[in-house]
Order: sequence, then C-alpha cells, then structure tokens
Amino acid sequence: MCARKSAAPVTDEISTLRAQLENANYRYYVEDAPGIPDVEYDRLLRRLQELEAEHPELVTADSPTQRVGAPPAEGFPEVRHAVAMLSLDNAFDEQEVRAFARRVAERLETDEQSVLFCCEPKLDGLAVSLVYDNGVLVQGATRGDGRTGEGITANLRTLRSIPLRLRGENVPGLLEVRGEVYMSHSGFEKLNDEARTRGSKVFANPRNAAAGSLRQLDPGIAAARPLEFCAYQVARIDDDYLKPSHSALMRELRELGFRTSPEIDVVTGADGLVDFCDRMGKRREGLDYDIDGAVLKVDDLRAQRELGFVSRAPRWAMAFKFPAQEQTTVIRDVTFQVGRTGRLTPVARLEPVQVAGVTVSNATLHNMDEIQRLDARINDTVIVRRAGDVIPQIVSVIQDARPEDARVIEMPAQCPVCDSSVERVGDEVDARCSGGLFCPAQRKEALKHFASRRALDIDGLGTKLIDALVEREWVKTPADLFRLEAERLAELPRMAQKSADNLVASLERSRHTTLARFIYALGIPEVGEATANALAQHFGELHRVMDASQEALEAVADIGPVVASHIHSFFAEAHNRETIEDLIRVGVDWEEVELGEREQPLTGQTWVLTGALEALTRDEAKARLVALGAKVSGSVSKKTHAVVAGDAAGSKLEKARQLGVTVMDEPALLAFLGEHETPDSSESAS
Ligand code: JCF
Repeated sequence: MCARKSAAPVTDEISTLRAQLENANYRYYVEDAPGIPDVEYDRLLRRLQELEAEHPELVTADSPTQRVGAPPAEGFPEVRHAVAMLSLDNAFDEQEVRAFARRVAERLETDEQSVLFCCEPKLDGLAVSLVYDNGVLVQGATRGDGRTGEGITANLRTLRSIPLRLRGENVPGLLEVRGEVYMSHSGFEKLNDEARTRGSKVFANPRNAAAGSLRQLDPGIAAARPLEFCAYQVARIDDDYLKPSHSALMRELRELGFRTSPEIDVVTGADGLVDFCDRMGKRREGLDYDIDGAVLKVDDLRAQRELGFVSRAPRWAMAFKFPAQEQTTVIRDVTFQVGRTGRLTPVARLEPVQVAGVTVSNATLHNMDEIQRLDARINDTVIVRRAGDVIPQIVSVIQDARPEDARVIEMPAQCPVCDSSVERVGDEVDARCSGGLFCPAQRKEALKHFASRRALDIDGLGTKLIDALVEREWVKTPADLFRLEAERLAELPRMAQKSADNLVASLERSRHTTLARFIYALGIPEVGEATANALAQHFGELHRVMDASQEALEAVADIGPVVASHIHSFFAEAHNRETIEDLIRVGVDWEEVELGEREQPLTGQTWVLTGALEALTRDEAKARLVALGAKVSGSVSKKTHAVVAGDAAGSKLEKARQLGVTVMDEPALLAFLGEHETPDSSESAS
C-alpha cells in the first residue's frame, strides 16, 4: 500500500526546489559565482523531475525542468517583432568614433566632452529577443531580418542564463529584452573535443556552434550545448520601470535575473570612447569568448529619444569594429621547413593579405594529416585566421572555388635544403630529412638550441645572427661559435663593434657551464632538461654517459628504452663524438660533478611563490625549493622557471600566464617536492 502524500507538502517541496535551482542558475550564470556544487544541482533537478512526473498537473512553463527536453517543434513559427531589432552603424577607426561623439553633441546642442556613453564589448554571437508576460518567459525569437524572426522559445528555454521567470517580488507586467546568445571558448573546446571523440563533425568557431545549436528543431540538442545569454537592451518595459539612463536599466536587468556584460562602463566624451575601444582591444585576447568590437551608446535615455533614428539604425549608438581576424586568400605554393631534428613542416605560401592590420603571407599546415583533413591544394582559396600573436592558421578551404589547375600537395622525396633523402619512420606522422648536421637547416636549429637560455645560454646570439653565421659558413658546428672573433663579427651587417665585443664576452661566459646543461645543449632527440639532469647526476662524468650501454642508460631513473636508444645512437655517431671533443678543445668546461655533492635538480632555476598556501607556510615552501637548488624570487619575469600559485593569487599569476611561465598549484608543488626530495635535501630544508 502506498499512501499518497497530501498535495500541500508536495507543492511546497516543488516550489522550494524551483527556487533553489533558479537561485543556483542565477549565481552561476549571472554572478559567475557557483552557489552549490554541480552534483547537488543535478540532485535537486532530478528530485524536481521526479515530483513533476508524479504530479504532471503541477508542471508549469517556468519550471527549471522545462529547460530540457521539450518536444521538437515543426519548423519555427514566424515572430513579428513589436519593436524592430535594429542594426548598428559601424565605426572602423578612432576618427569615426570621434565623429560619432561630435554628431551626438551637435544634435543635443551640448559640449562633446560632457556626453556620457555606456559602453560594452560587442559579443560575436546571435541576437535574440525575449518577451516576459507578468514575469514569465513567453516568447524567444531570433533577429531574422529585424522585423520578423523565428520563434525559438523552446531552444532558448534551455539556456540557464535566461531566466524563465523574473526575479524579485515586483516585476514588470511586460518586458522585452534583447541580448546575444554565444558560446564561450572553453565550452566550444569541450564540445569539439566530445565531437572528435565520437568521430562526428567539429564546429569551425564558437559563433557557428552557437548558431547551429539554436537552429536545431530538437531542444534536447540546444540543451546539451554550452550556450550563454547576455542581455544588452530593453525593447519594451512598463513605463514605471523606466530609468533615466541605459546603464541604470542594465542594472535593473541584473536585478531581474539577467546576465549583463561585466565589462560594461560609462565613459565621458570622445576621449572616453576611444579609450574604451583601446581597452577592449587589449582585453580581447584574455576573454573566454569572442568579441568583434565595442558597442557605444548614449547613456541618457531622454537624449536617446531626442536623437532618434536614421533609417534602420539609431543615432544614439555605434558599433566600433575591430579589424577582421579572418580573410580569404589563395595558397600559391607549399614549401617544407626543416626543424632541428629534421622534421619537415609544410608551410603555405599565401597571396599576401591584410589580416587584423598585419600582412599575412605564410601559414603553417602542421603536417600531412592536417593537409588531408583540410583537403587543401595549391591554388585553393582558403580562409586564414590570425588570433592575437599566434602563427596564422588556415581555417578552411573554400571547396567551391577550387580552380582547374589546383595541385595536390606532396611530401618531397628529397630535403629541400640539403637534398638528402626524406624518410618516414614507422607509423610516425612526421617525415624527416636524413641529413643530420650536414643539413644547414638542421644545423641552424641545432645551433639555436645550443645557444638557448636553458642550454649554454649565450646572450646576444639570436636567430637572425645564427642564420647569417651559417649562411656565410663561418659556423658549421657549435664549437665554431667559440672560434668567432670580434673583428670578424663586426663585419656583419647591423653589427656594431660594441655588440660584437659583447657577443664574444658572453661566449666566454657561456664556455663555463654545467654538465647537465651541456648534455641538454647537445640536442639529443627526446632528451630534455630533466633527462639531461638525471644523466649528469647518475653518471657524474660526460665520458661515462657517452660510453654507457643501452642497459646502463635504462638503469637511470625515468629513462625508458626509447629515450635510452636515442641517447645510445647519438653517442654511437662518430661525428657527434667529434663535435663533443671539439667543444672541449675550444675550452667548454664544467665543474666535475662530485659523487655525493651532485647538482641539485633545481640548480639555476628561479621560482616564485604567490597567493596563500594551505599545507605549507611560505617559508617552508621556500626552504624546500632552495634545498633543491632553486632561487626563490619575488617577481615574475620571462626568466622565471615556475610560479607556485596559492589561493587568491593575483597579478603575479596573471603575469606568469602572459609570459607562458609554468604555473603550479599547491598540490602540484607538493607532488613535485615529493618526487624530487631525497633524505639529504629534505634534511637541509628543515
Ligand atoms: O554585443 C552585441 N553584439 C550587441 C549588439 C550589444 C549591444 O549593446 C547592442 C547590439 C545590437 C543592437 N545594442 C543594440 C542596440
């Protein structure tokens, strides 16, 4: 016998659950501060679904359960917008932004520097409009042509950042809100990762992913996509809710439960506008979503009414557009670049094109697999994309534009630099030039590695200089570097006598190094800093490493058979042994690593601690790092080896991220210390 519960407690539980879930949504999506853990959210949602399944008469349109799995619609109904969805006029540079401020001030017959503007980043998504009747979401629609859009209410209901019911006691009888639906970079990456795992199609960019998701007839699909909504405009609202300014209305929208841009700012006059656009340009790379400019609005709503519209666009707003990040161009040729280990990388030579203010004429194609994935051929028209300071990428090939004379891209049989044969080992994706150090390209890269900061650290010996030295054949092997004379160096173009002297001085300094750095500098495939360190500590002496058997190498901690065989074959090559003897002949040396007093794992490294640690005090953490040979410093630079970031880490963490310095949290630090500490080192730390 199952006793039916009386209706009242169920109704209560349902409304409590709904309130808890909506609160959690609000905290998560609007305030960016999750109130409850995801598992708890899921538990509450499941409980509500259960109760509603038992009591279908209690299901309401605004219940959080209605965000998912509503039945598929039959095409989308047309929705006529009561107030047209406007387009904005564009400004492409500072001058046009200033002209906007001037026009506004003239029409308002006021001083240009006294007009307040409400500004925000321009999200690169899809505009939608939401209608609330007595606080309940009753309709959601796309922009369409501005007059008529598609009713996609069921899809929009699945977005947790769209309130199904407005918050608060006192909600307007009618509210129409506009905003942008978009996908964050992290959501997009996750979605594409999942698609890759399943073997299904990946989306080209977050905007396409968002658009594709909203166009699905099955709201279950939209529900599974990480879509977000950000409100930016009120189209209709009861008169008594009107505010004096746009920025005040935006604050009101937040109170009612909408997410608005956290970057929103009220600025003064043309200078304020220009400054805001500059700031957004700099912020752009750091944001987790795509923006394509900034939206600038006259803040005072009476002034907005006075200004009115010209044809379809308001006189009181302007979209400042960043230069486009994508352009189309043509692949004129594909050449192959040879790396340090002989790896051949295909590079597309493009018809030069301006992308975001920079001329792009090359783009990497990564490897033959990528060429196949893109189905790219020479003479194809392609879309190139430049994001921040990364190497330009080919996004896609416009297959319809393929000309008759398009040519298939093939891996050359001979190295384009030294003509040695190109080999593909086993099932490796990469093809390699077999020329080794006879190949000038490999020689250049090997020298760059040899001189790099973590190897011999030769200050002032940069890429261009190495290229020049190899091309003139002044330098063929690393040892030749130490035979360079200042007088000769000064003959190079753009090389002053002083720079030549400095370079010789820094070569002199770099001559004295450590065994670990020396081994690392040799550029043995698969031998990074850690392995070089391990070898130096284990064998203590270079000739013992050079003569070690495969088995002896495998006995070193963390060296497996593959790395051991790379090391063994490297030292088996006569020309590699000659290079080493030659380096010793020109005076490269290091202090002997004495047994028992060997180099510490962190010797030569600078670490930075920031934020609050829990398990360790700062002093303890510092002492343990110092015991391993590290220097602990208070400021982050590009020479910093790693930053340990505790709770509430601030600017140092940010700087580390900008510089690409390794960042560890406290658990990672503890694991690292646990791995590297020996009874010796922990003793000296305490
Ligand atoms: O972020 C946007 N894409 C965006 C578009 C922001 C706004 O404040 C907008 C907009 C389109 C029209 N405001 C209007 C009036």
